Amino acid sequence: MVSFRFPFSFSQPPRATSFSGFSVSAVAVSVTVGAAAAAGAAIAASRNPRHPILEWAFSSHRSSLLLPWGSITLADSTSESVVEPKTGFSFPASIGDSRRLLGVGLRKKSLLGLKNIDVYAFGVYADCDDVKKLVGEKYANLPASEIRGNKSFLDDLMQADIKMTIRLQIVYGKLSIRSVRSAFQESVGNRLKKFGGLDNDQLLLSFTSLFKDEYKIPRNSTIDLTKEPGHVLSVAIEGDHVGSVKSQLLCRSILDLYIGEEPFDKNAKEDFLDNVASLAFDN
Ligand code: DAO
Ligand code: DAO
Repeated sequence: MVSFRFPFSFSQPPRATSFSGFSVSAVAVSVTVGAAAAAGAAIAASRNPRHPILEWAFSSHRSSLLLPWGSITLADSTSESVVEPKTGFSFPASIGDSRRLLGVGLRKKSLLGLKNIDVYAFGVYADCDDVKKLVGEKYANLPASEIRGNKSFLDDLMQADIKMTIRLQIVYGKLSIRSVRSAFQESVGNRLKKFGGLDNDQLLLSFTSLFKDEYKIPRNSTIDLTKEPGHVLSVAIEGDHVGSVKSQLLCRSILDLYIGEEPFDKNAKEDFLDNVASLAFDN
């Protein structure tokens, strides 16, 4: 396991005391007279984990800082969780030994075009050792600034054999397994078509048949969609394994919902890109 001491940033609105994210907007909004230069430095620092301010901050593994323009809390390995701001659901900063939280967001769904419901909050985790390995093998010559928006890097993250987890926390209290199945057929079905062509009904069915009618997923339930080594997608509800399907196409299609071209939550994807780029260059 590698050491893990740089900050991750999460775009969250300023909150009193309870959030653990580092936000450019939070810093910018709370600037007071005379602190503009320092705020500029902080904004630069948030994009550059090697900045002296943050070097100082992390030399002692602090998870919270008192800076001239206010207090911010940073999500490093010592802080425990990051809050998804619209729902207040919180996600642990890491799962297992090396899977780190890189983005949080919200999945909404429009009902009959009439109203939008908040379906679940989600956290995107990736294995830091696997990400570094990919960078070492293919992107070692690219500077950090170029890896951030590099399309082939993002494609590789979704297609290479990298352990990742999407953790869902159910917000909408009236989800039936039937509606999960049909939403899934639509969202994931579209991606399977996009990446794999037309004939994917069997694959879709092999996954949706894991969702048994008797399962209950009330508000606050946690579902983990984990990509295990060898492109095996495994599902756990409240930590209980309910099944796995081995398919690179299915894994890619699921990840595409969260970090692909048309993600459920754009902020979550932006945070993911910032954080995975920092992760790539942390030693
Ligand atoms: O018809 O009651 C309803 C609303 C259903 C909305 C379903 C959205 C399901 C999204 C997938 C959830 C995966 C856990
Ligand atoms: O939000 O459209 C979507 C797709 C989300 C993937 C949901 C997978 C849910 C698997 C677990 C269901 C267990 C009953």
